[in-house]
Amino acid sequence: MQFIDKTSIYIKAGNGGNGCAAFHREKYVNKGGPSGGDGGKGGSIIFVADPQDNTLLAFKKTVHFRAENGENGRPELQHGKDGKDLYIRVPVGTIVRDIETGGILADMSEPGKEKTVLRGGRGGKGNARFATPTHQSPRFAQNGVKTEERRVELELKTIADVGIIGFPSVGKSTILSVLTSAKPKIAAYHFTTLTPNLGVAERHGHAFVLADIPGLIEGAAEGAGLGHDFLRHIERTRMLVHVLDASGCEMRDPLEDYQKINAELAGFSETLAALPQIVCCNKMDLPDAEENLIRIRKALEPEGISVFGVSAATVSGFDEMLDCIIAKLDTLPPVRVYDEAELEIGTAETGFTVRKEETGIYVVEGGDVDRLLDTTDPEDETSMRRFQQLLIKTGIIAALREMGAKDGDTIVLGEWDFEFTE
Ligand SMILES: Nc1nc2c(ncn2[C@@H]2O[C@H](COP(=O)(O)OP(=O)(O)OP(=O)(O)O)[C@@H](O)[C@H]2O)c(=O)[nH]1
Ligand SMILES: [Mg+2]
Repeated sequence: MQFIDKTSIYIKAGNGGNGCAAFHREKYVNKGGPSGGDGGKGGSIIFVADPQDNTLLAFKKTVHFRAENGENGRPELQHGKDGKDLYIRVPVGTIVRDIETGGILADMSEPGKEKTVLRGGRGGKGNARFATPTHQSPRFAQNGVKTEERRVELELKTIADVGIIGFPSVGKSTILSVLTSAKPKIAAYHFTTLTPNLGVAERHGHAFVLADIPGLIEGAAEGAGLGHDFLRHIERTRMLVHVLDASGCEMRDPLEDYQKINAELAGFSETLAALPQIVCCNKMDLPDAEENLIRIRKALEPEGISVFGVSAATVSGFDEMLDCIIAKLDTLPPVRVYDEAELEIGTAETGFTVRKEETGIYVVEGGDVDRLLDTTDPEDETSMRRFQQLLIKTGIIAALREMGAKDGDTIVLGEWDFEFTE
């Protein structure tokens, strides 16, 4: 199976349907009242954390996700239907990032979590809504809000209490299989594990999640071996079990292995380097292991690092290590969850920019400007009055004044230009 843990997709919420401008028609009734229905709201884009999923592979094939548009309003007060929301299922631990700003829009850290990342466009009001005692036959309706397509990055960061790290073939997957009911692939060659494996360990009523990742080698932080792709999976653990092959059966020195892996962690991120570690000396059933264990203890215990001798082959030595993990987890903060930024497509008060093009010409761009134009009918007096009020409310007029705009200057707003009047 191919494992994909980073990819990007395009998402778009549904447009709001346009309001309708129409008048009631009936036989023998000469001039009916305004009867244009409202446009429906566009569907939203909602991410869902699916515990059944563990790869982003599906997003390599499908990259465009569009929620349904709202229907336009129709005569005789028929409102347009709202567009259906689109649910995008992602593995638990997926982080959704705005590619433009780098901001995290959703951290799908809990199974079943739902997060609306893009809201559907508002439907436009039909002309029936604009009737007032003094203006009984408005001929305009409001357009729905058109939404923009956004590109977002999906990144899967496995969430577990404990990450198991170490060189290839030191026995990480075997240890996972001994401590949990997980059945990872185990073999005598390097890089047997190609994707993170998760399992739940239990002792005396305490349960915690262990993540076994592919073996690391020197240069991993720069991409050697299976590279840094897998280092990010252990960034979201609370502590690490650093597995060493105490027997040195592959002719490497376990203490050197320990230093090398730690250098890789530090080279990758501060988060990784700062994670608490305990050391698990595996393969104690083999010759030379005892001697190495004594040496490792002597080197690391004075630094305050707990060292355990175990054998995954004979399943021995694990109780003490499990007790230590449980006691440590008790004192550690929960797995890091990211703050989610709201993706706002221009807020009412801010987001627009005003710049002076040349003497007497000012250009207003960004923020809600497009939406303002979209929902305004220049042919209609009431609509234009609302437009003027919004220019004041959004602070555009104040900003223009501040830039020095005077009576008679030209203001360019999207495709429109008009004269500035105080
Ligand atoms: N003698 C002995 N062999 C072990 C022990 N633990 C694991 N092995 C063997 O070591 C080899 C590698 O084990 P794995 O669990 O696949 O190692 P790994 O660290 O997950 O390796 P990668 O996934 O390639 O990084 C296998 O042949 C295991 O049977 C042990 O305690 N004693
Ligand atoms: Mg493995």
